Amino acid sequence: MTAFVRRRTWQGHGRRATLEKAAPSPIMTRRPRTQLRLVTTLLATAVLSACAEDKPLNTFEPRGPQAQMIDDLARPIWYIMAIVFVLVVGGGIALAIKGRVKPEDFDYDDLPRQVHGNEKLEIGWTIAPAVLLAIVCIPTVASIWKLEARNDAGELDVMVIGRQWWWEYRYDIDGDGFFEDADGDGEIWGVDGGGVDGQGDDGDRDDREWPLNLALDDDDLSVANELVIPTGVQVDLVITSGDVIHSFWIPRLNGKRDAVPGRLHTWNLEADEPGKYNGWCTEFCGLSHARMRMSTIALAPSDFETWLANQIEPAALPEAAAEDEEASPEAAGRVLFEQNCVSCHVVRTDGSDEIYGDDFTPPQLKSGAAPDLTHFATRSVFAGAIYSPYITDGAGNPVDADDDALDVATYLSLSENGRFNVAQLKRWISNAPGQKDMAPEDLRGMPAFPALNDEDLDNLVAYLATLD
Ligand code: HEC
Ligand SMILES: [Cu+2]
Repeated sequence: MTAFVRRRTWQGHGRRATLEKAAPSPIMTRRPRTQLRLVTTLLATAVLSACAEDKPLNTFEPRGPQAQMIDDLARPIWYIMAIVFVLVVGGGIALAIKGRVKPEDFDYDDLPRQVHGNEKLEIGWTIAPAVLLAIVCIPTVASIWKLEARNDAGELDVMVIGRQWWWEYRYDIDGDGFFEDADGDGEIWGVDGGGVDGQGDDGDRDDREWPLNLALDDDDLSVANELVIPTGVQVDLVITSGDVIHSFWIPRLNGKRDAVPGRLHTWNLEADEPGKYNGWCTEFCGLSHARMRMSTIALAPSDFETWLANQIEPAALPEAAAEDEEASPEAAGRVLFEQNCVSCHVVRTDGSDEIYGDDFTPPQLKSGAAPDLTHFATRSVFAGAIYSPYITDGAGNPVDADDDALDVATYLSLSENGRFNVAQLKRWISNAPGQKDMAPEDLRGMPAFPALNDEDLDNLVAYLATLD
């Protein structure tokens, strides 16, 4: 080790000596300072960002049993790592300093004692890390198994589908699994006993068709961008994607899991306390990857039941105007919506007992879907959770899609008492790609509607505000 360090110093000096003979170029003289500045900036950023308060994406602030388990595992390993780091790097630096010689004093015949081939040392430093890894391995593997456990009670199953660039959440409200009996043989490929959990395979794999949209159960409740869960219950997730690979991560509730097209990954979440828990797509998925976030709202179980009961209801549509009267803004908005928007968006009506209505064909988008807007006005976020449909909540507090300071006690009454974010919604409807990078010409994302005038936009927003 020492000898190695010495020789490097010596060779390094040799190179430097020849370089110094050449005329120093301005770039070379400037470089060390630029590098120093870069390193200082990076260090300062890292150090200062650690001082930020209320970090919504902080994995070190677990708020549920799964996240707690990960934290309990990560911290001791982190300390072991820190000790090993200090020993190895500190030892290396100490030896380098101790064995330092000036180039002119360098003497090949005066090398320190060589330890190459020292059996005892070599066995020692092979076994020590192996033992250390074995120690770390046991709780790690045990935790991985525990994190994979499904909720036997079957309380609540949610399918998470990544779309460019928003998240769809499907609640298996009738408990018959996430898939329709696509091939009509009377068997459904469900999650329970259907192989997703790797425990038995008595389901029907043919129903798991690709593209997935074909076989997804229309009787399930579909909501966009905001995952609402009850507290104190493990929510089982099945994660997949409609287009490219995304990754689902709510740092304060659990680790991350990839959303891969054509594959079903199981995962779960549980929140101890009511609150808002943010997340962020963590696998690069194209243009608006950075604007594909997640908002999880944990509600007390009774509030969750109220929420769910309302979400299952079809939308109460504004009455169409009679022939001789002028249409209300909401009714006019509804007409505009049906003319411009229903090729992609669903607003469920009670025209059919099927959730998607009689003849809804999935939009011609790469992701095969656009957000279901049936209860749009009950949500606190839209457009990949980067904007909020509300400026203030019922208590007059500002609602900000980015932070998780939302007072969930006011969540259920947002549509009643909140102030609707009319200006932001008008901007979104008239030119969505101007609000969030999207490529509608490539069938990814929502197109702009330059033909809609200001009154049309007002009417459309008035209509959206009725969808509570
Ligand atoms: C070509 C398909 C398409 C059409 C037509 C379309 N949209 Fe969209 N819309 C989308 C997609 C895709 C998203 C999700 C964009 C994202 O967040 O990445 C979206 C998002 C939205 C959202 C936000 C929903 C949420 O929860 O994130 C609203 C509101 C909306 N659209 C309203 C409209 C209105 C009003 C019209 C008609 C004037 C319309 N859309 C027409 C595809 C479409
Ligand atoms: Cu993504």
